[in-house]
Amino acid sequence: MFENKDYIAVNVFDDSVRKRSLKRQWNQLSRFQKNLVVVVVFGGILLCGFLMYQRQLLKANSLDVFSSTDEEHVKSIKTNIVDNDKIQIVPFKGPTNERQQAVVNAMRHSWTGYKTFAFGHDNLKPISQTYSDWFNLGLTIIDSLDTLYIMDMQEEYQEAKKWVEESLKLDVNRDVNLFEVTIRVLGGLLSIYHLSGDEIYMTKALELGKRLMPSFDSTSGIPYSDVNLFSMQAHAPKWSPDSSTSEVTTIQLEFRDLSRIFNDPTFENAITRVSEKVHELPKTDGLVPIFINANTGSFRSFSTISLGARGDSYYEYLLKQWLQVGKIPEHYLIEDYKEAINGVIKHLRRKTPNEHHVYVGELISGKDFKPKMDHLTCYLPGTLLLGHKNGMPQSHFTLANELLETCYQTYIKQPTGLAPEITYFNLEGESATDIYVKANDAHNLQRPEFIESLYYFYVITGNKTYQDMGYKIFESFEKYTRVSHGYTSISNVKTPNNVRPKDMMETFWLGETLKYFYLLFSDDRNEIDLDKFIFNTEAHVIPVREN
Ligand code: DMJ
Repeated sequence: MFENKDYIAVNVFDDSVRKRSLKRQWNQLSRFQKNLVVVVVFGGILLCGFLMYQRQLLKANSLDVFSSTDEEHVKSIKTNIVDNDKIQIVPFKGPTNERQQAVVNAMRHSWTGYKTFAFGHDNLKPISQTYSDWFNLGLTIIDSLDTLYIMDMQEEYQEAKKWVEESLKLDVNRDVNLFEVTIRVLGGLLSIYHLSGDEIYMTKALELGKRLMPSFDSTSGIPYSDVNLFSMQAHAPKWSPDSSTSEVTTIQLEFRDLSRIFNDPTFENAITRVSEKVHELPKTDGLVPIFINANTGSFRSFSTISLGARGDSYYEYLLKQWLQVGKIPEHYLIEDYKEAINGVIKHLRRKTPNEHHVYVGELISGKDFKPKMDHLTCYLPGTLLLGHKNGMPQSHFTLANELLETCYQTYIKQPTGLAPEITYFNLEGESATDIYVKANDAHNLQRPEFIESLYYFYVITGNKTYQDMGYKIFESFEKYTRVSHGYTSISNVKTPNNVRPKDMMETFWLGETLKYFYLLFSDDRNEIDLDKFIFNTEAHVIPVREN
């Protein structure tokens, strides 16, 4: 047994004994072993010195991104913008009816859970009452800013604004996804800047834009998907040499707006080059493969064609960019858009055999039709209607109405009244029902796309049926996704008794879904004027500009 006195005995070894034993050990080493130890020790010291030097360099680089000259520039430009650019500071009056009030309550419940358990982090995990981080940028706060402002939730808006002023650090030493940060953070900052006129947001937007710019340093100009905001080094995703087509083509509204605010063409030049490159690539009647290589600037051969994941917002931004720059007739963006929608009608549009639901499927390897539609595709009816309002052909209007109805069916056919992530359709009598869901696809992430489409349909047509459809879905979200400390995505829309909460509140629930619900239920269809503003793909507003 080890007793106290033994311990004391061990400790009475004095320093000199220890030193002598070290010396003895050293002397017992061969010449080779001694040399090896010396090399390892000195090598280690040199390596540490080098790493510290590198870090200093990166830090200096990082600080240079936003110089005091820029701050002066921001100040001087602010006056010009208010005077010359007619960017509006939009007043919002808060909810005017019970449905809007119900959405505000949902937003408050989401915000309170986030504030209590996850403030400053990217996402709330409402069931375990903790948080998760993706990019370390306080994503929920930034995605929520304009929603809080539009809903006139002043107290919560001020909490969010204070965090941006005091705690938002954009030089995070982490690889972030160019697309996600552009649509959520850059888009969020630009939107709240345009709505509130508050200078702090455009200062932050400029810094972020600069930190994202190294993404474009590829041989082709097609951006790398990932960039480190601190070291400002960019690279392709770790899992593949390719970027997603929708990602590299869904950053243009935001970077162009940044250029227009600061009268600095650098950002717009970079994203225009991307659009022009993609315009020149061979396509299938306007339809694009979902992967593109940043080094070669070419699409990956035999990749899938889809209006869902990795393809969706390429088509959305063709139309919206054209609207942003003032609807120039015969511009390549709108010509590509028209050709693509014709391509959708020709290759991807199908009708189920019994109930005649029209849907948009996919071409696997660019050729084999698959009767599968992501919920993400349900943005398309709204975009088609927006295009039709701006002069696109009647065939777009017809497809918009057909798809809106099918997307609605993907909700109401489920016992929870909530749509799954992916729906399959009956192709010539292969399945018992015309619409069905596979076990792995039955989750619902509280995505916005269908509510977004309902919003466009209501605002453009004035038909209140779309509000009723939306309210039915809102009630289902209340019933199946509201938990004590927020809202959560769920794993199964087919089992109302056990939807298996996923313990995750996505930022787009606050940034998009609740915002579109609120605007859908508005008595004032012009709460956001669609002739003056465009929603980016994350529901952040960007002003229309004269070219
Ligand atoms: C959001 O980040 C954006 O709407 C994006 O375009 C698609 N995915 C999510 C919402 O579903």
